[in-house]
Amino acid sequence: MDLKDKTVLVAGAGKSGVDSSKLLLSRGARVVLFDEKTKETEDEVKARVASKGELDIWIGELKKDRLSEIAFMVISPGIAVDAPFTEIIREKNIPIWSEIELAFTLSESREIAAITGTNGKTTTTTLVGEIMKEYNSSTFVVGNIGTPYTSVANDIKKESAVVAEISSFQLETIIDFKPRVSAILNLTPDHLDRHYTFENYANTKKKITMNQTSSEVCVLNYDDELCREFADSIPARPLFFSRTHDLEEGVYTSDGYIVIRENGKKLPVIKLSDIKLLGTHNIENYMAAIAIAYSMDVPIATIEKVCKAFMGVEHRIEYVRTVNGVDYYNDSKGTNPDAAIKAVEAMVKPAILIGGGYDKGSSYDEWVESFGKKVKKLVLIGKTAEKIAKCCDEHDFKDYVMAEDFESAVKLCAESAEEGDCVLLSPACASWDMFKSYEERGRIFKDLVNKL
Ligand code: UMA
Repeated sequence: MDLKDKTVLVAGAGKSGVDSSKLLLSRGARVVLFDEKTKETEDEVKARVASKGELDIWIGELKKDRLSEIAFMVISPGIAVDAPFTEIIREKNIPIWSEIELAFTLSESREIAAITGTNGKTTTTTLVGEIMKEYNSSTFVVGNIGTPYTSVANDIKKESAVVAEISSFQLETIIDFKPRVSAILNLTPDHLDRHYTFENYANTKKKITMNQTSSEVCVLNYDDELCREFADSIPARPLFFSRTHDLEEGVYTSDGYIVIRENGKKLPVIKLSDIKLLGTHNIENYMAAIAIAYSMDVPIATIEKVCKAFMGVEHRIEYVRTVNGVDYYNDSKGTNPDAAIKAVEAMVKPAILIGGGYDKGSSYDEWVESFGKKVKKLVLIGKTAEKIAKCCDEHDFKDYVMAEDFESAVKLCAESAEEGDCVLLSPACASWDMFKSYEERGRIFKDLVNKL
């Protein structure tokens, strides 16, 4: 694509917008980087882009009289596709591209594994990334995981492999994005403040496979009813994984192993007892990663070697430290009730749980119901504290307290925990009311635990 003499509007000056701008400038485009909400000055934003070429920064409002020069707009995932300013863009018939669409268009490799789903994306993407790196030294792990796809688009060569964690936000505005192997790990309600209904959200996730053909693969969770149904209406060849069914074709567990069955042949990949991560949901993540890597032509011996060595991901039921006989776990990536339920289920000791945060419109009933005998006490933080407290009352769970701030939440946990207990940060909410990101929340938690 020739971008010389084209002006591209980039919306959002976070990671995605800055790296999109850099990429576009490197290809000779003129860039207008627009951010409605940043508190930075134009010079500060410019300094973060720090690239040669024609770059304009617009902060606050669109310059409507300049829109006729815009060829297309690249939208950051954090900006809703129905944000009021996007109406003006649509009225002017300016095409809207996702940041991953831009990276896909401007990078050479089509050896792309793209992973979406409500939960398990980061662990699965990391594991697939590790496997692919062992197989192909030119592997790039990108996307929602924290490294924008655009940030490495210029380094990706034809023979490179790309392993991308893809969120629903990034899929809303794809056009031609086409992975060789896609995966939808599971679907439960999330981000309803943005997608309004579960149906919209699920259909957005399904877009990951919309440009695939029967020559490409879509890995689907057989145990998730909606994912299973997707198999009938997607253009790609479905490949199932299942923790609860023996499949005629696909990846499942048999005689203590994860196996691949293909053309009637059963190929053992890894012993379940060799998996180091806690929780049955991680068996699913392994099965999905195995199905994806196998579909990317990685030999089973390589898959097995990496799966055996894999230690998991930061902020995902991450063991931090044991203090006075109490184990501390950081599950800051538990940003919705479903993910947080998985963490509670994975705990083998009585738990003091830290929950609450930014309100994404989730319902907390099932999460509170999952506490059973496992959660001894719930320490509440953030914007959703009252809403969750009300939910606890409705479910007759009485052992909750409100913490004034994050530091006192950790202190409260340390004071309440007895030897043989565990403390788990798994908030079931996003972090954005108190922190910049779930990563920041997780790191601050670990700092506080390390100071105990
Ligand atoms: N902004 C506007 N108008 C708006 C909203 C935001 O101008 O209406 C501006 C803000 O002022 C800010 C910028 O947009 O300057 C932020 O853009 P962004 O939120 O897209 O942030 P990035 O730094 O580009 O991070 C994004 C993803 N963020 C979101 O989807 C919210 C990161 O996922 C991702 O790692 C990164 O791109 C690289 O691909 C984070 C996330 O929370 C981890 N994802 C959600 C999740 O996992 O649940 C989907």
